[in-house]
Amino acid sequence: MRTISSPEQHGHNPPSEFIDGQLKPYLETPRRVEIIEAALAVAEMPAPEAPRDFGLAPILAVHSAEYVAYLEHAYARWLEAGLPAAGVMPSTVAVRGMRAGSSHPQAQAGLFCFDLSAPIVAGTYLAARGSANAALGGAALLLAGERAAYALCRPPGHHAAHDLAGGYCFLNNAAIAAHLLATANEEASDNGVALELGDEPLGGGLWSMRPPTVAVLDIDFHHGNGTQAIFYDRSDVFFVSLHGDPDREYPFFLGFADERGAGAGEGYNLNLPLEKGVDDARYLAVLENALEAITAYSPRYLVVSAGFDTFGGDPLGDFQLTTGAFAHIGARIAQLGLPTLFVQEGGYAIEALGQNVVSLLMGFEEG
Ligand code: SP5
Ligand code: ZN
Repeated sequence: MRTISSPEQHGHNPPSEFIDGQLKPYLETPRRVEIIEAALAVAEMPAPEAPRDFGLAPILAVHSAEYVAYLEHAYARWLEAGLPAAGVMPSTVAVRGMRAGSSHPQAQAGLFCFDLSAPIVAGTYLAARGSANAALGGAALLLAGERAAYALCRPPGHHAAHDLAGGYCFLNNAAIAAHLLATANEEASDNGVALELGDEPLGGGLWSMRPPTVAVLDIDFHHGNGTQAIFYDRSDVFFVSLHGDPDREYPFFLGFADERGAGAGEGYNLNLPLEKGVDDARYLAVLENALEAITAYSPRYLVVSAGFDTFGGDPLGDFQLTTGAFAHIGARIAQLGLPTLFVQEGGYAIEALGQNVVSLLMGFEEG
């Protein structure tokens, strides 16, 4: 399996975040990438390739132009206003009836951010662009006929919504890749280029008239609120997530079982919130329900938001998965028989993170 990662991603390295009301050293560190790369090397998997720059268009298909411009300029404006170099973080947030009129850097932070775990520093914007490019590079490999790819994305993406950062996420890498895959035909005909789509069971020219569909399977411990929100009213992307019940866990305000999609997207969102202490057997049993729903949807592509904070030793999760469970998860995902893009999300048990990633990817390859 080819792997992709952008060297720009290292430039995002904020000193701290608020966790449970306390200022703590930032958990989502550049070291995570080093650990994963080292484990890939030990497992004799291909070293990550740098992606090409896909430009802003695939990002603006998912995020607002105002938000992306904010991410680009926020840190410089923050410094110009004499605010601390540690990073852009809101102190006052725009909730419910409040107005969005002020362009002050503090007001902008409170408008485009939903928590205190996504500080913007000097390298954040380029790192987020590099991370999105890695996911897009992986999607491009699937479009070129690869069976699977792993995008080692950092910062992660699944909490980032149309115009909101949070939970270490700025650009929603999985959503950007999923949208590209779901609109690949359109893009191809826009460019007047015939895209090789590989075997098509329906045969004939039928396929080229039907846009492909994509399932996003989110296995991070936390609900992928951003991905869900981005695709909530769409039927061409089916979002399925297993996660700690938001009744007790971050992100608290989305991820409940009764969120099933809206409008044209009704029925195309599936949340499987889980209790504390979930072990391998319990997780794998619920995963079967997710995979069954994906099989019934019969997508053309699969994007996996691959978080590893379900691991027993993770400081942010309360599940008890072992390293071995990730191999079973990978193998079961492989049995769907779909072109599959793995997109790195969370995972903070740093000493086990590399092994857990390898376990998932090797499980897939051997499945
Ligand atoms: C991508 C990703 O995994 N982001 C997660 C951000 C979570 N931030 C909130 C952390 C709340 C910590 N509470 C600890 C409770 C332990 N059960
Ligand atoms: Zn997570």
